[in-house]
Amino acid sequence: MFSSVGWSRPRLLPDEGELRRAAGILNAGSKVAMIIGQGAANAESEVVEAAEMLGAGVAKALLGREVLPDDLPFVTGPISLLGSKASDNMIRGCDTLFMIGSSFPYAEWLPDEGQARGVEIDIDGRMIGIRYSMEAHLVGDAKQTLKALLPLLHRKEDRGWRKKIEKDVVDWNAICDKRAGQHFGKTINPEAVALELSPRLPDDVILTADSGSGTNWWARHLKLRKGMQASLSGTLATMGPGTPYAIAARFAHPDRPVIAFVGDGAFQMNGMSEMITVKRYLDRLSGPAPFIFCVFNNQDLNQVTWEQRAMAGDPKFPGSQDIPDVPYAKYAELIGLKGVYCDRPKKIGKALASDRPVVLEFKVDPEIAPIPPHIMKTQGKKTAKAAVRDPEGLGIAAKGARQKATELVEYVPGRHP
Ligand SMILES: Cc1ncc(C[n+]2csc(CCOP(=O)(O)OP(=O)(O)O)c2C)c(N)n1
Ligand SMILES: [Mg+2]
Repeated sequence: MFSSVGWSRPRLLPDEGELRRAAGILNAGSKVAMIIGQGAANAESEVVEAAEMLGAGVAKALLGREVLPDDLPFVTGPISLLGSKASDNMIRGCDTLFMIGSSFPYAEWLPDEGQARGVEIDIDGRMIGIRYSMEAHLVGDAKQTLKALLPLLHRKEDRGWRKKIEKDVVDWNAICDKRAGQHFGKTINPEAVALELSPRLPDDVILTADSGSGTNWWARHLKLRKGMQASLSGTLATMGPGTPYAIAARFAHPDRPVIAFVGDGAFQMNGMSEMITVKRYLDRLSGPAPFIFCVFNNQDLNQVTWEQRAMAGDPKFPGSQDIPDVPYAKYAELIGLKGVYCDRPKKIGKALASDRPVVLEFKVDPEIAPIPPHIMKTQGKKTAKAAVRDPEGLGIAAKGARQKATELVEYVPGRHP
C-alpha cells in the first residue's frame, strides 16, 4: 500500500453536446430562475454573468448564501419555508429553472411539475435531476462548466422578467424592514435584532447560525456584502453547530470578526459548555475583531413549536417546548468572558466594540411567527386550528396578523413608481 502526497483538482467538464443542449434550453426560455448552492462557491463572477445574460434572478440555498452578496439587485435571497417572497414569486412564475451546485431538497418550493424546463450543474452526477426533472444534465465543476456555457448563451433583450424580479426584491426588503420594525410590548421582536445588526456587520465578518427560529431571521434580514462568509448546518439542519462553527471560524481566521446566531435551546445543549472552550483559548480567540455569540432567549424550542402548529395543527405543548430561563450573559461574565444582556436591540454596539468574546443575550418574543413566503392552504388552516387551543393563542393571532399585514400594504397597486 502507498499513500502518495498531494492532490490536484481535476478539471471536470460536461460533454460538448450536453452543453449545447443546456444552452438551447436556457436561450429558449423567457423567464429564467436560477438557484445556487455551495457547489457554486468560487463561481461568483460566472454566476453573475450568466444571470445578466439570461435576465434571470438568483435565489440562494442556505449554504450558497456566501456565493453572492445580497446587495446585487437580482439576488432574491433565501428560498423555501424561511425564504423570501421574491424567490417564491420568481420560482412560481418561471418557465426555466437553472440549478447550480445545490442539493436543495424542498421540492414543494420548486416549480410545479411541467411548469419549467430544467438545466442543472453539479459535480456529482447522482445529484442531478433528483429534486426536479431536468432536461440537461451538466456534470462538472460549476466555475469551469459556466465558463464553457457562457459563450453559448444569447443575451435576453427583453428585460421585463428581470425588472419584475428586481422590483420584488425591493418590495420584499421593505416588508422585512416593516416586520422587524414592529414592537409588541416588553420583549424584543427577534427580527429587529437582525435588522439592527445587518448594516453594522463588519466588512469581512464570518456568520454562523444554529437551527431554530433564529435561522429565519439570519437568512432573511442579515444582508451579506461582498467578502462576508456564512455557514450553518445546511444539509442536516441539526441543532448545535452555531457555536462550534463560530469557534472554528475564529481559530482559522483570528483577525476576522465572527458572529453566531444561536437559540437558547441550542446554547443550553452545547453552546454553554463551548464557552468553556472559548475561555480555555481566550488568548488566541480574543482580539480587536468582534467575536459575538448572539443568544436568542425565548425560553422555547420555538421553531418546532411553530412547526407543530403549522404542520400538525397542534397548539404549543409546554411540557416538551418550554425550556428554563438561564442568565446567559451573566454566565459569560461568571466564566471570564464578556456578557451583554439586551432588552433592546440597540445594545449591539456595545458587543461590537468589545475585544473579548461576548455572549450577547437578547430577551426575545416567542410569539413572532416565521411566516413562510407563501402560506399553503393546509398549513394556514392548521395554524389557525392550533391557535384556538394554544396557551399563546391570542398573542400569536394578533402578532401574526400584523406581521402578515405588512405584505398587503406593500402590494397595494400603484404604490410603486
Ligand atoms: C439535534 C436536533 N434536535 C432537534 C432538532 C429539531 N429542532 C429544530 S429547531 C428546534 C428548536 C430550537 O430551539 P432553540 O435553539 O431554542 O431556538 P428557537 O427555535 O427557540 O429560536 C428543534 C428542537 C434538530 N434540528 N436537531
Ligand atoms: Mg429558543
